[in-house]
Amino acid sequence: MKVLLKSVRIFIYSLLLVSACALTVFAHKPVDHGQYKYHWDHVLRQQAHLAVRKNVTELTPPEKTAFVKAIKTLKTVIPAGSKLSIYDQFVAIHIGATRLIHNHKGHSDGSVQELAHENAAFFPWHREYIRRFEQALQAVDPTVSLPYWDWTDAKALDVIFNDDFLGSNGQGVTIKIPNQGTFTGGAVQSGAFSAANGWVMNPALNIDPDTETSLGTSLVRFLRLPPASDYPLPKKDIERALRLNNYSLFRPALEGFISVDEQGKVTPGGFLHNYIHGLVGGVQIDASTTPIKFKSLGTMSNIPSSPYDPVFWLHHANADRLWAEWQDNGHQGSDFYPANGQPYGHNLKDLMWPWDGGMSTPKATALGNLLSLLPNIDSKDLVRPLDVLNHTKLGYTYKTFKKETPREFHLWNKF
Ligand SMILES: [Cu+2]
Repeated sequence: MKVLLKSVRIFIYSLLLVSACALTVFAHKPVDHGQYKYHWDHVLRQQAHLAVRKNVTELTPPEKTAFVKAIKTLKTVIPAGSKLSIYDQFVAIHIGATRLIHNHKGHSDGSVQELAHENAAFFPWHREYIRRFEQALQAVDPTVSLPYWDWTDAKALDVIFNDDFLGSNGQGVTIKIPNQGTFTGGAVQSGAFSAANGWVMNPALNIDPDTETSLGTSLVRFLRLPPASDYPLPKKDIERALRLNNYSLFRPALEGFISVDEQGKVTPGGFLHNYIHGLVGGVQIDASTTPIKFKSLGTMSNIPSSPYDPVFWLHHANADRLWAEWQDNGHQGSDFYPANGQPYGHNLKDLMWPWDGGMSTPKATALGNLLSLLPNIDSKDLVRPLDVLNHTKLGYTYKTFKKETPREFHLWNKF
């Protein structure tokens, strides 16, 4: 069932790079550009060469090492004035986006809404979010770009969950599932992302969204725990989603809340993007409740804090790649994104928190102070879904994207 960083000099150098990175991500001066004021990085993005995102199975050993090192640098360095490392700031933003109170036109009914998931802005919000993370990595090491995890690639699981890259399955917890066997998971004990090797999560940011209690400080995985145990995902499932002509079906199908068969019949469940979150983190069915509830066991299956598992970035690069492919295949531009009729933050020209000039505020959690932990975002750093519809304008592309011609090539042809 598919429910689902030796010398002081190097140190100083890295600090400089990381401050540059913090600037890149959070503190550019705006420039006027039409109705909205854009960030310098929007301009810089267009001038620089395109970052090329590769299939993770094609990374060379030095590329893997560089990626891990850049992530661990972001996890270590705390910008001046912040209580959090740059990496943890990214996690805090993801949590904030899952529980927003909109102050639209000065009005708020106090209700808490999701910005980044379960609705139209799922793709544009994550496109902007992971691109900013990629730029933060590139400020540490300009050779790094985000690899993507093609969920249909049989080799990818072993390549990713290996101690030479993102670490293996968790250990220490045994789960017996009747008629299916005995499965293990738990805290990741080896590789660069084990607690012993310094991957320690901020307990105030690793929280259960329902109970608002802390889930601790260790990265937890339950790889391929039934029911989310099938891997690789069938290519035909992805192809079927890519053939949907309507964003209002394509988005929930790829995010994985529904499956749409050849006859157009819609079945609710946990598929594709959602399924893979479960395949890494582990979910258990609690059949004692009606409707049946799912309990998330590990970091990836607890959506708000899921960027604490570094595989999150590879997973979302793939979701973004598939959206880009869908767009390129006859669904380009604003005609294929809802102009209106969506909750605030999800319409084409709505501002997306945290790049919204203060339009929305995350609900403070019981653990206190997400608000005091969040990075300062320039009030003129504004992003709408409309601004991210064309991914090459953000300065990156995918290696598999054969139809695209790099900008430099256009120039070469012209002159
Ligand atoms: Cu997300």
